[in-house]
Amino acid sequence: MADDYTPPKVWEWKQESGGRFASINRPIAGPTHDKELPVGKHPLQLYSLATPNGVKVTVMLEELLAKGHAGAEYDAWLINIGEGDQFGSGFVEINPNSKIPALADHSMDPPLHVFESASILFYLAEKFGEFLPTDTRARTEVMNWVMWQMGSAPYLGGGFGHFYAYAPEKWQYPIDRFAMETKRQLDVLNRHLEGRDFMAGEYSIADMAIWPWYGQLVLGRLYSAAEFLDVESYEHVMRWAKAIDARPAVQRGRMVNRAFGELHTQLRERHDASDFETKTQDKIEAAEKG
Ligand SMILES: N[C@@H](CCC(=O)N[C@@H](CS)C(=O)NCC(=O)O)C(=O)O
Repeated sequence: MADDYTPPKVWEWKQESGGRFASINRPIAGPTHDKELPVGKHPLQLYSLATPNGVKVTVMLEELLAKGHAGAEYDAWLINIGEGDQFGSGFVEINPNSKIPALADHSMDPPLHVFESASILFYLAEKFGEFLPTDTRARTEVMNWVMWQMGSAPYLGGGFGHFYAYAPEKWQYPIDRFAMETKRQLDVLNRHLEGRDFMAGEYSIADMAIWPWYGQLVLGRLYSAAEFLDVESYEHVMRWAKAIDARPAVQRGRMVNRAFGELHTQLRERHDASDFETKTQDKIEAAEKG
């Protein structure tokens, strides 16, 4: 790689750079097309996709509902990032950064816009008084780990995942660099989780932020990289990941806004708790076929 590329004086965008996300990545912000977002019947309107960042929020909403907070009922609309939905004008109005997840709370006038997955988790935790302690020490410990996740996961997703799974060729330098960092992060978690059930005291938004990335990584669901990263060696992360994976709200949260994987696990839009029984993609397609 180093032999055949010399950076030019001024960088220019080359759309043919290749790789799985070449068609959606671009160096400018702002909308590419006019498109209003749909609004459903609940105050909380979520615009998302079941990537790890999206799953954080749907797990939180399902956990709140499981605790009996009827006010956490929500409409979840699919934003297909592979088709550029994140660059529609309505979405950009909520999140000028054009990334899922984005939330609008219509219980306020005008509706409150919330973007960045951790900001959404924090907002919902405060709104419903759940999964974030009020005591200063306990709350700070939770927020330390939420912030750790937000700072660390781009090395896992944008770094390791991109170069190991999505780049058009396998280049050793970036794969070595980001595999090393990812394993260091797994070791941070493993040492911390030894003797602990959850990241910070009780189950909290710290677990909800970290599990969709590092939990699903050790469970073999990200980048087909479980063997490469020797995830079995992080025994405390594995135990924690399995315990969270078994929670019914987590299982439901993983299905919402999912437009990939087996059809019975996909609930592309969610507007009602009964949708898990009646609106999964296998059922929708069976009904369409008659
Ligand atoms: N820091 C953001 C990251 C969000 C993010 O990277 N979302 C990705 C999917 S996981 C996305 O929308 N990508 C679309 C794009 O890059 O155009 C958060 O935590 O909400």
